[in-house]
This record gives sequence, structure tokens and C-alpha cells, in this order.
Amino acid sequence: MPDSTPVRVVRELAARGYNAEREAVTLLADASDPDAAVERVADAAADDALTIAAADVRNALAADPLDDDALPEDPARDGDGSDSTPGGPAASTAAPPEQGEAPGPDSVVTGGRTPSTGEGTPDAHTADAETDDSTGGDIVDSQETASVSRSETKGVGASRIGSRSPSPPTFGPDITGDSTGTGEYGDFVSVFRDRYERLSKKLRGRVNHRPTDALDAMPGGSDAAIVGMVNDVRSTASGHWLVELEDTSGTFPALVMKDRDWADVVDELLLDEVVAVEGTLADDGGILFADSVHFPDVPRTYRPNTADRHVQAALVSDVHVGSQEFAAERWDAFADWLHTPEAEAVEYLLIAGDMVEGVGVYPGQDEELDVVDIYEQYETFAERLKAVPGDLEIVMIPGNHDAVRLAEPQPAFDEELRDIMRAHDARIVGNPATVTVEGVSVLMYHGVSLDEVIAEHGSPDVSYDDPHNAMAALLKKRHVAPQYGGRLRVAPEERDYLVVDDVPDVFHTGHVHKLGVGQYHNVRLVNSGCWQEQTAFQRSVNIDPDVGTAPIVDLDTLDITVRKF
Ligand code: D5M
Ligand code: FE
Ligand code: ZN
Repeated sequence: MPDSTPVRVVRELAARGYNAEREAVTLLADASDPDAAVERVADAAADDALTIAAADVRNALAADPLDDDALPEDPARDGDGSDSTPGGPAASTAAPPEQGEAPGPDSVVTGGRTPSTGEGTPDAHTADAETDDSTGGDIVDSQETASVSRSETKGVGASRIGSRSPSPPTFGPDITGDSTGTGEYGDFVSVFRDRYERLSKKLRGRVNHRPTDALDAMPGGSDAAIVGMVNDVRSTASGHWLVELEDTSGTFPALVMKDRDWADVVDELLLDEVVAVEGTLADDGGILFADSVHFPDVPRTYRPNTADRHVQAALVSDVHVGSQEFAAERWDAFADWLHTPEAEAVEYLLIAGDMVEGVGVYPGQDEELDVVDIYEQYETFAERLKAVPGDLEIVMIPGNHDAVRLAEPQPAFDEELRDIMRAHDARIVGNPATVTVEGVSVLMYHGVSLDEVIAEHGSPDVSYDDPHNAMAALLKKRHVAPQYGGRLRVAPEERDYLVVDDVPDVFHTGHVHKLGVGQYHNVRLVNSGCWQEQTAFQRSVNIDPDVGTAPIVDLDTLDITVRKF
């Protein structure tokens, strides 16, 4: 019997219009002739029944004891040798992930549903980025369990399993439809002024700050504090650090002495972020000797919101449809898994950008395109989306490969693209966006700034292997893309949409194609991997992508299980 028996059982029942309890599916799948057993149970079910319960299966199969073919097989009895082995991959399809369940070669299952820091869990322990307790990033290999034939899964809403009833998500403000930028100098002034005002507010209560132009008039030796945007960081001839801060009235230098035990905080600084520096003015004024540096940060005691029922969200990104490296089989396995009882609590699918490979994104990219027309890429993506159950709520933001402006904040897909992707009625919003599902707020940001943070951040823990540590650094700065210039393009707007005004419960990014799961001051961090195998460019710079990973967040506990397809 093929490994996909439970999946087939689910489909057979769905085709007859029934949902099924998990245990019912297990019983049917374990029957020696599951097809006959499904037939029997369906015949016995009341016409108006919606869900097949385990008891229904037992009753129906017990009703005709003479035909023991359809009864669940005794594991001790000699079978035909090809049946699913209880506890093996097929039998586990309909069971929740458990410790010790046979994972794939590079998969790790740690700690079930309880948060844990068990081995193999992405570790988030850096002093610099201060990510604390990693959540249980349980990794479960779903490749075998979800491998069912494609022909069985066509069509939106093909599955009624689990009768998902997601509530409509709500959204915070994003740039879509509100872009005011004309690209002129004045717009840059206003976006930075807005950033400064909103982030300095978070710091003003914590230090007794003065505007920079008032510092000049203060007597030397006074205690003073500045709340400013980092304008420049350079080392002095004697190895100290000079940090130039800018506020709305001017600039002022702060000196961080190299022998202070917190001096390495300078390594964390990015240009254009807003910080507070406290210290003492030099005797002859003109410079502040720093005693401490403060970030807008997330309170350590932040208590995230949780859903009041058991419901889950799958967090993915970087699908890259249209690339020759698009991992079609893995994506299909994921879509198929969403149809199984195991995935019945997954009611939301959040996609954090790079739906398609795009055209002309990087030099030489056209040589690796499978679909060369951008609209056809979205059409192909839309087809892939149709394999996902129709009763999921889907939320999408664009990424740097998508057909919207590259500069951040990025507006949502335009009408033409929405029309192409209209299957599922996905919620289509800008990048970044805050979406609230079941009371849990998720900050979705594609993640282009992560490249910059990883390159610039002084701590070796902030790396492509641990992208969640770079995410923690962004939360600490309360800005998803602090550094203007470089690789990241920021659009001048009246408002800085990249400021993280409210602390999210979950922060979801993608872009770097690496899996990262962690926690920062109780905010769950998820960088979701990708659905594109290694490209030639990535090979040349040794990027080893995490392909086919789908972190699943329990919205009621915020525990995270990573599914591998
Ligand atoms: O980006 C995937 C990751 O790979 C991200 O960390 C950027 C990096 N990348 C990929 N291609 C290039 C080129 N050509 N130059 C620089 N960095 C690159 P994605 O946005 O999915 O392509
Ligand atoms: Fe990508
Ligand atoms: Zn990207």
C-alpha cells in the first residue's frame, strides 16, 4: 500500500462530502482494505452527516464481523509486507508530530508542542542581538507523508476537511494607495523627520534629553542625553568611537571609549537608526562622553496576544515561480499536506514576498528563467495557489522579485496582478504590513534589509545561518530597514511606514532563503526559507538555501513547528 494512504482516505471522504476526525482517518488507513472500509463507512453514515467520527468507523466496520478484510489489521499478524507500518511515516500522517517520530535525514523533532531549546532547534542565544529563548522550532519531515498524486488535488476548495472557519484578518496602515512621494528632496526630509519623531518618542521618557543645539549652551561637565538619528560612526586615531547624532535642530558627536565594557554596542549601530545616548559633556563642551546607549527596543516583559482557540498559521515566502529552480514538487507536497487532517488547524497562509522569480531582478537572471513573461509567471503562481485548500485565508505581501516598485515601502499588487491571482480571494497588501489573525498580530516584511543587517552587524551570531538574530536586531531598532542607501532602496514618503510602531506578536520575514526561528523579548521570529533550489548565483557565493520549509505557528500558544517538504 502506498505511503499516502491516510491522504487518500481523506480525499475519498472529501469526495463524498465528509470531513473526518483524525482518529477516524487513522482507523480507515490502517484497515487492510482502506478503500472498501471507506466505502462501508460512507454507506453507513447518515445522509446529513458532515463529519466521520472514530466511533462511526468502529461501528461500521464492526457491523459485519464476517468480512474481516476491512477491519484494522493486527500489527502482529503477517501482512502482505507492503502495508504502512504503525509509527512509520504513513501511520504518522494523521497523528500530531511526536518526539521520536522518524524524521528525514536532516530533520529534527524537538520537544513536541512545548517551547524548548532542544538540540537541533535554531539557537538564539546571542548577547548582541539579545534573542532569548528560542521557541520550539520543531522540524518535521512531511515529504513522505504528503506525497500524493497531483491529479487528486486539483481545484480550489476541493477539500472540506477540518471545516476551516478563519476570521477575516485585519490590517494596519500600509503604503498601498497612500503613496505621496514625488521623489523630491523634501520628501526625504519628511520621511526622516517622521521616523525621528515616532522613534524618539519611544526614547524620550527613558532619558533626560536635550536638543542638540541646547547642548552647546550647557556648562562643561554636565550630565546630558541626546536622542538622535545615527549620522556617522567612525573610529578615532586612538581606537575610540565617534558617533554623530542628528536631531531636528542639528548634529552632536558622542564619544564611546573603547575600554567601556559595553563599547561593542557600537558594532550594532546602523546608519539612520534612532538611539539615545546618555553621558557627560566634555569640560570645554562640544562632545558628549557616552555612558550608555539606548534603543527604542521591545520591552522585555512584552506579553504577546494569543488566539482563544486552537488554530494555526503557515508562514512561507520566496516561492519564485517562473525560476528554473522553483521547487514544484515540494510546493505541491506542501499544498497536498494542507488537505490532510494533520493540517486541519492551519487556517491561515501568510506569504512574505517573492511569489514569482520576476524578470531583470539580477544581472544574468534571464538565463535561469523557466517562464520569461512576468504575467505568465503570475498566472503559473496562481495555478500553484489553486492546489491550496480553498477555505484557507491567504495574505500576501510583495518582495523584491515581484512586479511592484522595488523601493520600500512597496505597495500591494495592482489590479491587473490581483486579477490574475484572484483564486482564493487572497488578501493582498503592501510590504511591510501588519496583519492581525485571531487576535495575534503578525508583522510581515519581505526582508531585503536583512542582507544589510547581516553584513553590517558586528556580532557573528547575526548571520545567514541564524537570520532570526538579524530580525531581533531590527525589532530592537523598531524599524524594519533602518539604513538608507546601499542595496536597500527607500522611497521618500511623508510617513515612514517602516517604523515598527506597535510591538508585533510574530515577526515574519523571508528573502534570505534561510530558515530561522527564534524569540526576542517574547516576540516570535520566523524567517521562512524558500521554494527555490540553489541558484547559480547562490552557489557562487555559498548560499545554501533552506528549500521547502513551512513554519507553522500555533496561534493559541505561539509554539512553532517547522514542516519540511
Ligand atoms: O534573494 C535571496 C538571497 O540571495 C538574498 O540574501 C539576496 C541574495 N542574492 C541572490 N541573488 C543575488 C545577486 N545577484 N546579488 C546579490 N545578492 C543576491 P532573492 O531576493 O530571493 O533573490
Ligand atoms: Fe527570494
Ligand atoms: Zn527577496
